[in-house]
Amino acid sequence: MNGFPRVQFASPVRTERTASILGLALGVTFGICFATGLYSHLLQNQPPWFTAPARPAGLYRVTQGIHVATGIASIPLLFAKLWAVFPKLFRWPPFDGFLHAVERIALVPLVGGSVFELLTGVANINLWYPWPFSFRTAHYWVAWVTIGALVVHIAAKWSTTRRALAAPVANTSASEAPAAATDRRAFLGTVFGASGLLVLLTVGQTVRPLQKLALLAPRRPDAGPQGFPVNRTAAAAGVLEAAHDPNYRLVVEGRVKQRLELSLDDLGGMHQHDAVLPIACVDGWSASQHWSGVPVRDLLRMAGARDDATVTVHSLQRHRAYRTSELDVAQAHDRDTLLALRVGGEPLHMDHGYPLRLIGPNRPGVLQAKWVTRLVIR
Ligand SMILES: Nc1nc2c(c(=O)[nH]1)N[C@H]1C(S)=C(S)[C@@H](COP(=O)(O)O)O[C@H]1N2
Ligand SMILES: [Mo]
Repeated sequence: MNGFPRVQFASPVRTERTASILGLALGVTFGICFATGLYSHLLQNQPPWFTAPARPAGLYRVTQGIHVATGIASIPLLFAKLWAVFPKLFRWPPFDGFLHAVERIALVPLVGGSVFELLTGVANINLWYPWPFSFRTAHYWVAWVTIGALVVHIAAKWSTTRRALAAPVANTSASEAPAAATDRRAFLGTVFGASGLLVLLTVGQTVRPLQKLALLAPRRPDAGPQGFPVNRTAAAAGVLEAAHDPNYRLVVEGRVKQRLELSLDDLGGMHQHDAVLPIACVDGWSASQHWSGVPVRDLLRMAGARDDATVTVHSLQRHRAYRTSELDVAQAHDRDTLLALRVGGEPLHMDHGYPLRLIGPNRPGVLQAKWVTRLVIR
């Protein structure tokens, strides 16, 4: 016997079937998480070939809720999967042949990427950024690396997995105690149970009927001024003074026949349109609110903008991210894309964007600019 503690690795739970079932589950959660993440990224960095649909208005709240939920569900699955295959990482010789070497090398980005994505994701929804890089950029690019490695892994494990899933008996040798199969089932039951429980205790941040259960969610969708959360306060954005300036004006300029400069009274005197729309934060919480204000398209018409005009919305905020937000043609002209003056029947709270905020259908929360002061038309 050499010094390697072999016996510690022995567990009836560590079978190909266990690993395959967990792998399959992770393939599903990662696949969904990747697709919804990609959609979110496209909305936030619209390439010319992609137009965000303005309807259904609550689509992003659903896709991003699913993104965060599948990410959270993956945490116990990933731990369990790593535990189940752990002894295999120390096999000797490390690989037999070229293809096997490729498969083994792909484990580095696969495991590293998976752990990175889940860790940064959880940190982000807790508004905790203990790293020097941009969360969004890193989370996005590492997702591609991870999914690439996952495709290699799935291709390599396809037949093993099918075999392991199709013939459970083949994995149960005659000498195996019946208790082993029970152990295995109990193990998987615990892992899937933990996954389900984590989702159940967080998803209430966006699914209203489960709100009371959202004990582990960093945000309660009903906690905050006027009954919903704030990500960046007016003080943190450094706009307290500018927002209270009696000379506040909304400026509409750029490619227009007539430049507009409107005071709060001017805006309040215009036709007010009502819409029920959610704030759907990328962090996975959402809160539906009753907004009221001036449709952007009314301002476009007033200023004599073109029918295919797009808009850049500018905030009073001077520093840091989310100061500006783009409206594509569909969203700029949607009847429910508003510069809201009121929410829930009251003037906006400072932290929700007083005096004026952008709110539109099917937009990530980060694009719903607060403290709006200027529209630049193109
Ligand atoms: N100017 C500005 N607008 C902003 C932000 C910001 O930091 N600055 N944060 C955005 C984010 S991330 C979200 S989720 C929503 C939150 O809106 P609320 O604070 O009214 O809930 O505002 C968005 N609008
Ligand atoms: Mo957000």
